[in-house]
Amino acid sequence: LALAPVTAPPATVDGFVKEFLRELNTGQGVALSRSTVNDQYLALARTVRHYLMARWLETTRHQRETKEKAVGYLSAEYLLGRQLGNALLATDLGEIAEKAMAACGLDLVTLRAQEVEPGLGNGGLGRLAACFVDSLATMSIPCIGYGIRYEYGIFKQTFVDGRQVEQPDTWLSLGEPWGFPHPEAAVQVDFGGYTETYRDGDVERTRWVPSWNVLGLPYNYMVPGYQNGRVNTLRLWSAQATKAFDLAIFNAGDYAEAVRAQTFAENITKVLYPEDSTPQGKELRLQQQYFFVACSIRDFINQVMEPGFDLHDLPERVTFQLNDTHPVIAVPELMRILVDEHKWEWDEAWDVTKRCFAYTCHTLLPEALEVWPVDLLGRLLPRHLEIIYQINDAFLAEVRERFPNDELRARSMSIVTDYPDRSVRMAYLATVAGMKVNGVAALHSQLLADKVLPAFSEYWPEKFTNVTNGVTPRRFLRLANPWLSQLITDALGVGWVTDLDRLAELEPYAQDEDFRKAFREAKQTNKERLYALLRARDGIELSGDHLLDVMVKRLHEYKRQTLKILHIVSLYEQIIHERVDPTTITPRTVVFGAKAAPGYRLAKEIIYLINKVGETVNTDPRVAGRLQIAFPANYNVTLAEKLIPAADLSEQISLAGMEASGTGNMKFALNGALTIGTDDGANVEIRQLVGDDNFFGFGMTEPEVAALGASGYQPGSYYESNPQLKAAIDLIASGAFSGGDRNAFEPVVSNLLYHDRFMALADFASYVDAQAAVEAAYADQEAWSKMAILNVARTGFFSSDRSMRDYLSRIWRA
Ligand code: 26W
Repeated sequence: LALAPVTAPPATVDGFVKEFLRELNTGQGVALSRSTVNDQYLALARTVRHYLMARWLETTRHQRETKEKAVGYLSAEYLLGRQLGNALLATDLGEIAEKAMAACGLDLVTLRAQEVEPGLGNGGLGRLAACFVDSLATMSIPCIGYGIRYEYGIFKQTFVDGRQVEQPDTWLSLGEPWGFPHPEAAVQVDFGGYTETYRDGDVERTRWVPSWNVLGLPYNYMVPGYQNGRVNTLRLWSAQATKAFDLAIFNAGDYAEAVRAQTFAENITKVLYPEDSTPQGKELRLQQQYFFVACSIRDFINQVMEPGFDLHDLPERVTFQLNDTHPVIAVPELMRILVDEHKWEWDEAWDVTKRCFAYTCHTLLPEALEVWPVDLLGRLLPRHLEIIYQINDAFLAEVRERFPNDELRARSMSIVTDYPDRSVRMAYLATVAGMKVNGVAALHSQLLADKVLPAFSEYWPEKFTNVTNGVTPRRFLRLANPWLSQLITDALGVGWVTDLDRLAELEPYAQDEDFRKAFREAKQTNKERLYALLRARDGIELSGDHLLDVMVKRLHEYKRQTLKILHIVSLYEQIIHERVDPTTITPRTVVFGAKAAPGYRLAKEIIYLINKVGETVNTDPRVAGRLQIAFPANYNVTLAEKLIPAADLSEQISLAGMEASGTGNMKFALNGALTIGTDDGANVEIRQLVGDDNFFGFGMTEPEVAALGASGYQPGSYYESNPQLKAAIDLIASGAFSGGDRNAFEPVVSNLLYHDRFMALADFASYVDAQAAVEAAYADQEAWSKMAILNVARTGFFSSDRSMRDYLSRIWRA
């Protein structure tokens, strides 16, 4: 009996109720009549967990037995979103749970709303990691996601007088039912100290003598596949002090000092760095990176290291996918394990290491490429620095051999650079070590090879590849948009949820009047759901029948929220100065959602501007019923799930060549919003797939941007020569949105006029034209619905299931 496998409780309303009450009574220790919503949520989450447990244990057992090659996804961020709804979908228990809760006098929707989402990521990169592990589980592909269990995730954004104020994200404070701590699998991680050489028989070897260490405590999270009996694992590491009390200090009477050491260790996983593009070069961040990577590599090796396993076969058991450069310190770490601990020859170790890693780059912004000062690395990880030097020396020797007398080339490819300070270029290290390097959209991969790593793509053309990003249709269509999902299922059956190419079969429905009507009704239902949420969540009142125009993403100059605000101000300016008749413009509601990195001054000023424009516009009777602006605070995955299905228009307006891919763009298109967008990132592919007629493209192309930059861009000339643009900027500068204060927006205005690094002014005229085309198109609701349905039908390509197939064929099985 003790060996009997865990079985899931009966999937019936009665079975569910019984399980739930047991969790409430014996797990939470409360009676239903005395329980709080939080008690009920926790008990419900644990109940759903029970239904997944047998699948999880079976997946793990199967993996140990078959020893199938796995993906080790290394990511410092996972922006998971709420877990409960996804777990209910994966187990197909949604209806049963709803009825079971009702039988207990409870409302499932209320309990679901109690969950605090784990915000363990900043934006696109972290959400992508979450979509990828979902797809791998759904496709029954072995994967362990490795990452960090931050005690505080991405900060909670609030607005005080229109300005962003950050609050800590206390996601653990009410209890977190999804993580399983595994203290027995804790891993020690060393830091600091020095290296020394010693004689080992007749060879001289190096060893690292570290000066301090911490313990990595793993928490396992279930990653359920969609109704397929599979549950993969996400393993997130939490830092703990190695010894709770240093007894020597404790006995000497310095209790406070003994506890301090513990606090110091636990700082490592205390908080997610909220920078989304400019690395701060902080020591604690490097500690985080090495901490989670050292735990993960050690953990994976421990798992495969059974009697008879030869470490030389590691590349047959795993590919570690490096999610940007954040985990790249894993490369010298594996080398250190093989050379120092297992006493392998350097070349032997390098051969295995090279075949274990692949690197994904997620940016093109030069300032976003991570670089670690050599002195910092040497202080924290002296042995790793030596190994990086040795990798670099060997690599440069190879380059010099292939290109003799080309010292300039060798220097341009050096992993270690002397300018501006002696430091290690992590993207170069990843490129040298990885068997493959990929960008995240076709255009991005091209620019990555041609502009960021040209010498490397010339040296190893076959190493460079593209995998266009994708999003999980489970969370972002099936769960987030039940009404559209039902429509699609009525037309096609449920198969589309795991085979998104089948959306193509919707194409003929664009011509079907009844379908279009039902499609519009679904959109309207989504809008009403959103407006009810915003009313309750933010006290925002929106009227229902407007074109809903949405721009949600991190606040960054390159994404050009300022271009959007200039368009709004321009509309407003034309109405109040009676240049246009307000009754001729399409009523429009603009929604923004964006967090700014706390240290990113200009981004915060842009938030202030948006809020102040909103205040003025929303209270001006001259535009009432025509134009309104909403900026709900704290945009996150949970809000995205409500906002995206409601949108009519998706704003994807970055300067061409700057947005690596974007993934919000895909979510909007799949939910039947039309895109107004530049030729940037995955917009290019969206436009190709949906067709020019179903996409509002505008702005310069990347080569045009490069040419304009090279010719010396002067934003002032656009201001001077375009009266509409001038009027909009002048209105902002006049104090019209700041109670007459002409200085309120000086940082934003002068940046636009004198710098405008991302050329918002150059694209303004074209943007305004595209917005006029949007208005014209929206006026014909039948035609608009056709276009929107075609967007859904033609964007099945953007399922992250397809991305996973591409990673498999181009990288993991290559
Ligand atoms: C601390 C420095 C730092 C932090 C995060 C530099 C760079 C990053 C990320 C790479 C930024 C990021 O999230 N990039 C986004 O990745 C998405 C997934 O591939 C893309 O869709 C977005 O275009 C890209 O901006």
